[in-house]
Amino acid sequence: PPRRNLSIVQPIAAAKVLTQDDLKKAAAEKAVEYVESGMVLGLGTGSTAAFAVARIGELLQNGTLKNIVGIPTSKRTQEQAASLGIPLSGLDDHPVIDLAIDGADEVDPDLNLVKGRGGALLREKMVEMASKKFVVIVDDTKMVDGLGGSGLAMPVEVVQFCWRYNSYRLQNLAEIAGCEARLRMDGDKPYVTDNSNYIIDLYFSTPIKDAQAAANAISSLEGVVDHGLFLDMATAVIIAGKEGIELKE
Ligand code: ABF
Repeated sequence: PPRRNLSIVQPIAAAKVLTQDDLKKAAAEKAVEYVESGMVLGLGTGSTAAFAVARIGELLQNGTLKNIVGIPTSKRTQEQAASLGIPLSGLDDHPVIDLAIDGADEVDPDLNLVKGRGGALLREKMVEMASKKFVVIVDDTKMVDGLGGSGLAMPVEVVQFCWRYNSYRLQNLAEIAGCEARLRMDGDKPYVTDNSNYIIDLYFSTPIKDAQAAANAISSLEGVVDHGLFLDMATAVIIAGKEGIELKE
């Protein structure tokens, strides 16, 4: 069914000019309103998700929330949540998550996403696939007409073995013809994920025509662990812009 745009444009209280961080924080704090005591929560990664984790920590500390268990999507988030005293666990002990809250790099009109520029795509996808509800939090710069359309990276996590060969095969997939594949670097060394893999970033000059076909083709390559296309996964997206906060579901 077509997505409904609930278009609840709720103004953000502000006595000053809103920065991008103010917008990220506003989206994050709106999402945390969906959190209830006793929930198992998927904790996202990135600067927007970090505001949500901070708010959850604050509500636990002041006693508003109780009995929360957090399932972090990266080592970074694990460290942040632990420092705030949020009790943590993993999918092995909590295979069903009530609610996951995470950021995204691109959101299309059907609420399909590109994620993983922060490098945490595999754990994010595992946690968010296991979640009954997945609420995405973004500022309005993340909205695109078609995935890949921002001109920024769409990541693919690959095993280290023969990454060049896989980079070549990715670039030659008919479903994403014309993309450019680059190994993600961390200074002068390849970037290594929390799962000890590499990331090949794909760059598109025009949006991906058929994201589902692209996702299937990329996943079919041996040595590909996962990719940053999160299709049909988001339950709702909270978008913060200068006009206010909008909820799409
Ligand atoms: C995570 O953090 C990732 O999936 C995405 O790559 C990134 C977004 O980061 P930010 O909120 O800092 O823009 O959600």
